Amino acid sequence: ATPMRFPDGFVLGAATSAFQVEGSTTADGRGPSIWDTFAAEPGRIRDGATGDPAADHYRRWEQDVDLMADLGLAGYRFSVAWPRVQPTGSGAVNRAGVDFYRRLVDRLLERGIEPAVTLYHWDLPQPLQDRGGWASRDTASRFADYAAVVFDALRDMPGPWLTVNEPKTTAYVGYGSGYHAPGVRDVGQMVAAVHHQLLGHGMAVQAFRASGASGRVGIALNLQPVYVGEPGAEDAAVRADAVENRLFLDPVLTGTYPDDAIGEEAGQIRADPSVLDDVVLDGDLDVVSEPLDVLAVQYYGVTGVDRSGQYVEMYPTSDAPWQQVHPEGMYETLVRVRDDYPTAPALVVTENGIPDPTSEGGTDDPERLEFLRAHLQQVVRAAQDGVDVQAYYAWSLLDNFEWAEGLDQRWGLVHVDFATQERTPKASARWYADVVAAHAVPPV
Ligand code: GCO
Repeated sequence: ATPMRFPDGFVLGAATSAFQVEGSTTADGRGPSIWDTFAAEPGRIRDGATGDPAADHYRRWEQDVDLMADLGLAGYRFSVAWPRVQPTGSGAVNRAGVDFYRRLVDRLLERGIEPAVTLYHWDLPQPLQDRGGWASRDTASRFADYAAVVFDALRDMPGPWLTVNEPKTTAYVGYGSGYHAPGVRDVGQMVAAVHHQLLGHGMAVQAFRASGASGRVGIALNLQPVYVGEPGAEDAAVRADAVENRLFLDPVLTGTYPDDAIGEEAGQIRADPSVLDDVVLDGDLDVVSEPLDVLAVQYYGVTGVDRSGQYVEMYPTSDAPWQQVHPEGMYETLVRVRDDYPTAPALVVTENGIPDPTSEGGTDDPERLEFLRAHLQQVVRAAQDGVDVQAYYAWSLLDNFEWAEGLDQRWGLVHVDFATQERTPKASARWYADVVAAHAVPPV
């Protein structure tokens, strides 16, 4: 069998996010975020880990760019920490925070690594949470103001720009189950957080157009195919698909919310549909559906549902119990967005990855290598079938702070010894470097 080639110009890179790698949470005027607050509460994070020092990237960023250059990466997706740029979430700009990202972008460009910038990867300034966070409409406006500051500071960045990272996770896990910051458990706030994040996204896209910044803009959505897990679960699976995928894709790409995501039936978000109607004001959906240049898809796996709408396991899980590994789901997801949404822009895959098995702390990671190989093949297959997919960023460049799992789950291509902060590329990183160099993925 011959290697599968990526399209010309396709960018192969790796991703991180600010809170997960930076550390230095009080340095140079950074304000507190909801994740600092949450991590300080006993019992929230495995082994009591916090955002300090994480992977100490705020101090080791130059070394990390060298590492990316050594691996030959063509792209690096990172996020800007809002509380470094605006320590209280609004008003005065903290120059030192902006300058950190300016230097990072400049160095990446010098090394021929294309930056992809995420504006919001979950580190909401705590003062905004004190006023309701994403359950409050005002946060959308604050986000657009902050976005405008970053567009201006990094205006020549060739893109892609991603506004909000995984609004689904923030809403469902941050405001629904309470397993992530801010630790709220309230379905009304959860649904409001869906809409206000999408509204903030749309307002940020408007700010982007107004700013004259270069590059392309979009949003990063985590999508997952939902399969019929037992006979008779067909309707529940359609409704669960609304909850997992269409509640985000439809408003962003078509300016409408699906009418089957919220209700009392199997597979739905259990609430009165009026909780959404109450927060969507006239004109909002025009803002939410501002035309995009790019749609970022984050893909980790699939799920099945039973007749009662409960999630069931249909494929083997990784060390992350929510992750059912099924590489064909990557292909299905990319093709589905193309087929179901004629208005969809070009696609980029901004996250895809797997944690090392818990018992392993080393650099031999055959499971990740196989995972990447299988998923990259599905990306190439989608491209060969005519899907306009232009980039892929492995999650993650470095072992890092995996939210409520603390430092326990290791998602990095590069091993980090958290005691010494020593970086060592894993076998998968060396393999991935060959893929980037060949611009092709070898067959199994
Ligand atoms: C995201 C993800 C990442 C996680 C990764 C592994 O939203 O971008 O949650 O931050 O680290 O998905 O769980």
